[in-house]
Order: sequence, then structure tokens, then C-alpha cells
Amino acid sequence: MSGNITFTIIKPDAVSKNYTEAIFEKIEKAGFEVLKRKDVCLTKELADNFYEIHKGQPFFAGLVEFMTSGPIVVAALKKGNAVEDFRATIGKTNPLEAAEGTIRKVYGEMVSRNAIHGSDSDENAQREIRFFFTPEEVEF
Ligand code: IDP
Ligand code: MG
Repeated sequence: MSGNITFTIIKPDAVSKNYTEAIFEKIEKAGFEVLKRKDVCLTKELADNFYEIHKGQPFFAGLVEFMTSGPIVVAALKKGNAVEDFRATIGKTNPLEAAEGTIRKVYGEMVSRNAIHGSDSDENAQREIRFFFTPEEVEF
């Protein structure tokens, strides 16, 4: 059975363009409750770790550089069928291929600057929430 929690990051491109609040409005309009959010600056070490599954990909170094280029906002979200529904809300990885009205279509520029992250499984949602929040911060 699929869970009701997922995790998101508003990436540096969207934060620097002041899209954060508009994106959270869209997230809430799509039926997600924002359980917890905070502003974070990633170090290279943290970004390396967060994206370790992509180590070895040609875009890895650029991804880490981008994710450490400015502040991000991380959040835990709640909704039935959270992971799948949130991936549908944000749209395809490449904003140019994302469906009309999705967050990446509206706020992303290109695959390497796609405005937002969404967990791809319940297991990764839990890992990613634990990565950014202390157990006390996520007592929900
Ligand atoms: P996802 O974010 O839609 O789950 P992943 O394949 O997990 O996509 O890739 C993680 C992130 O790495 C993407 O959101 C994007 O920022 C970046 N990325 C993925 N593929 C490419 C690429 O081909 N070129 C540049 N950046 C990429
Ligand atoms: Mg992914």
C-alpha cells in the first residue's frame, strides 16, 4: 500500500527567482498539507550525499554545483497516495516535456534547472525526510 507522506525541495533557481510562495500555494491547492518546512543551504558534502544514487552520471557534478549555488526550501508533505500524486503535480524531470500546469512546466527552465524535487518512492521519501529533519522536527 502506498503511503501518505512525501518530501520536496524548492531548488535554488526557484528560490532565487522568488517563486517559493507561489509554488507552495500550488502544492496546497493540489491537496497536500505542508507538515514541516525549513530553509537550508547545502554544502557540497551534503549535496553529494543526497544525490549519491546519481554518482557516475555525466550531470552529477553540475547537479551538485547547482544545488549548492543558493538557499533551498525543504518540506515534508501529506496527502493520500503522496509520492505518485506529487510526482504528477511537479511534472516530468525536463520542464520542456512536462505537462501544462505542472510546477516544472510553469517554474522550471530546463532539465538542470527544474525548480523542484519530489521523492520517487515511499522509502526514499522517508530517507530524504530523515536526511533534512531531526526526529523531533518530524513527530507527525
Ligand atoms: P527527478 O528529479 O525527476 O527524480 P532524476 O532522474 O532523479 O529526476 O534526477 C535528479 C535531478 O538531476 C533532476 O531533477 C535534474 O535536476 C538533474 N538531472 C537529471 N537528468 C539530467 C540531465 O540529463 N542533465 C542535467 N541534469 C539532470
Ligand atoms: Mg529522482
